[in-house]
Amino acid sequence: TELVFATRNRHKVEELDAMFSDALGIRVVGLDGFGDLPEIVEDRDTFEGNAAKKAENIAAILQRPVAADDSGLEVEVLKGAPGVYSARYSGPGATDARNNEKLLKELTGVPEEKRDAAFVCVLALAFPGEETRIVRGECHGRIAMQPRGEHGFGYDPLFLLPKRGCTMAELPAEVKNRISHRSAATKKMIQLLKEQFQF
Ligand code: ITT
Repeated sequence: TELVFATRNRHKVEELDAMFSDALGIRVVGLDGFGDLPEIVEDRDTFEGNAAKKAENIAAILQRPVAADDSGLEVEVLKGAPGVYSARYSGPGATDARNNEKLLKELTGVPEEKRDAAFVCVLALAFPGEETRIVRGECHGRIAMQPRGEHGFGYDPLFLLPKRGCTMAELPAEVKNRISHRSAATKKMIQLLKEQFQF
């Protein structure tokens, strides 16, 4: 079986595919390979809203079940920013590197003990003509004073896991996929697929 995710982020596809393959033998594919599809504007003010919108729009076009991942970073002292704007935090032409720079700049002078943060991942599963299922996973940590590690993507080099004493980017993929926000959400989605769809 193959599950389509309405994403063009290859890092998400890689992580989701590893987790769904392991647990259910389901292959995850992104939207590359589906040709020209309209850009879905992420204009909702919650992860749930954006995830449902991406999944529902693409499910309606492809006329098949489609999932979506809307995720981001919430920093307590920044009142939850960058939140749903995580991908575009540094403005037009945003890249992971520029977003990380912008985050460090916003936290200048804030000591490590006041840098509490959470990664959030919301997964939505949409069927044409059915109610959309939504699950949320979180991973709590802190924003580091400087980036460390080469694995993962996005804000991983700045996301400290205080219990482990390393950043998310210092963990190999197998470990990130056991402890991440995306892992927590995926476990809930797998539970749901087993209960409601007999996978
Ligand atoms: P799609 O909308 O096509 O899925 P996107 O990259 O635009 O791709 P989002 O709108 O959900 O995805 O933005 C999520 C951003 O949050 C992403 O670009 C990263 O900067 C950050 N992020 C999400 N998951 C992350 C993770 O596991 N590690 C590090 N950063 C992450």
